[in-house]
Order: sequence, then structure tokens, then C-alpha cells
Amino acid sequence: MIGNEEYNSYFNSLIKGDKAGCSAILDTLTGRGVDIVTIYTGLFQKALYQVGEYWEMNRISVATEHMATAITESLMIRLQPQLFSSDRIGKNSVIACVANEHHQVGAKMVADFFEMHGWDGYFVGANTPPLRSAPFYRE
Ligand code: B12
Repeated sequence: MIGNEEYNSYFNSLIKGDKAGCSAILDTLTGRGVDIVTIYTGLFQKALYQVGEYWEMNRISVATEHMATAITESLMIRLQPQLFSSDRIGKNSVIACVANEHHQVGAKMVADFFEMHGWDGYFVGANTPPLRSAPFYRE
């Protein structure tokens, strides 16, 4: 559970570019045992949706929106060790954003949810050309 006050404090830190402040709130949440799905959707996703609204209303610049996304991606990386703690179940998933799709945070979250459930989730990234155009790897 993430309280309103905690969320607001995170959001304000995020749009000010206060990485340390965001990181401290994340530490408080993980220390309290808040699960990754709640953190991803109830903190990171919620805040990025609000960033989108602020951008649409011209309350923040494109630069601020980029910065908020970069901070979010760095915080997601900090949670990676927890994602790999579950037993592997021998299944693979490949998650890619189609060509010209530059929004990659949501798709990366999906790949991370697979990891959490024991899959090997390969996240290929934004703006991926059709995979049929080349093999993954050729000897
Ligand atoms: C950050 C951002 C960007 C960044 C992305 C950088 C990055 N590293 O990803 C950049 C600067 C590239 C960008 C560009 C643009 N953006 Co933008 N962007 C955003 C913003 C603020 C956050 C996106 C995000 O990460 N959300 C958080 C994630 C976690 O949420 P999510 O993507 O919805 O993902 C969840 C679910 O949807 C689902 N999901 C997502 N993918 C998948 C895939 C599968 C397989 C499954 C099962 C589920 C799933 O699971 C996820 C986890 O719950 C949004 C605001 C918003 N409402 O999202 C605008 C937003 C999406 N952008 C918008 C726009 C207009 C643009 C641009 C056209 C702006 C422009 N004029 O250039 C370009 C388009 C670029 C392109 N060709 O793709 C609009 C889209 C409006 C619309 N209705 O289409 C939004 C909504 C902003 C707004 N309020 O107007 N953007």
C-alpha cells in the first residue's frame, strides 16, 4: 500500500529531478515489504501518467518529462535483483516495442513481470524493426 502523501512526495521529487528523494521513498517502500507490482503500477506508472497530464497541460517541459522517465528507469534497474530471486521455470518471453514506438517503460515492466514469475523475459527495447528481418544470432 502506498499512501497519498508518500505518492505526492515521490511525484514532487520526480518532477524536480530530485533523484535522491525518489530513491529514499523507494527504499522506504521496499523496506516496508511493498511488492514490486504495487511499486511499478502504484508509484512509477501512476507518476508517469501524471507527468503525461502535466506535459499535456503545458505545466512541465519536454525536458522535465524526459528527466522523470530517466529517473524512473534508473529506479526500475535498482529493483532488478528482486526480480531474479524467483525460481526459473524454463520458459522464455520476448517483449519488444514495434517500429516507431518509443514508449518503452510499460513494455519493460511487462518483461519484468515475466521475470518475477520465473520466466526469462527478454526485453528488446523501443522501436524494434520486424524480427523476421534477421535472426537473433547466426554462427
Ligand atoms: C515518457 C513518455 C514519452 C517518452 C518515452 C520514453 C521512454 N523511455 O519510454 C518519449 C519522449 C519518447 C515520448 C514520445 C512521445 N509521446 Co509520450 N508519453 C510519455 C509518458 C509521459 C509516460 C509513458 C510511460 O512510460 N507510462 C508508464 C507506463 C508504465 O505505462 P504504460 O505505457 O501504459 O504501460 C502499462 C500498460 O499500458 C501495460 N502495457 C504497456 N505495454 C504493454 C505491452 C504488453 C505486451 C502488455 C501485455 C501490456 C502492456 O502494462 C504497463 C504496466 O502496467 C506518457 C503518459 C502516459 N499516460 O503514459 C506520454 C504519452 C503516452 N505520450 C504521448 C505523445 C503524444 C507522445 C509523442 C507523439 C509526442 C510528440 N509529439 O513527439 C511522442 C511519440 C513517440 C513515439 N513515436 O512513440 C501521449 C499519447 C497520446 C495518445 N493518446 O496517443 C501521452 C499519453 C501523453 C499525453 N498525456 O498526451 N513519450
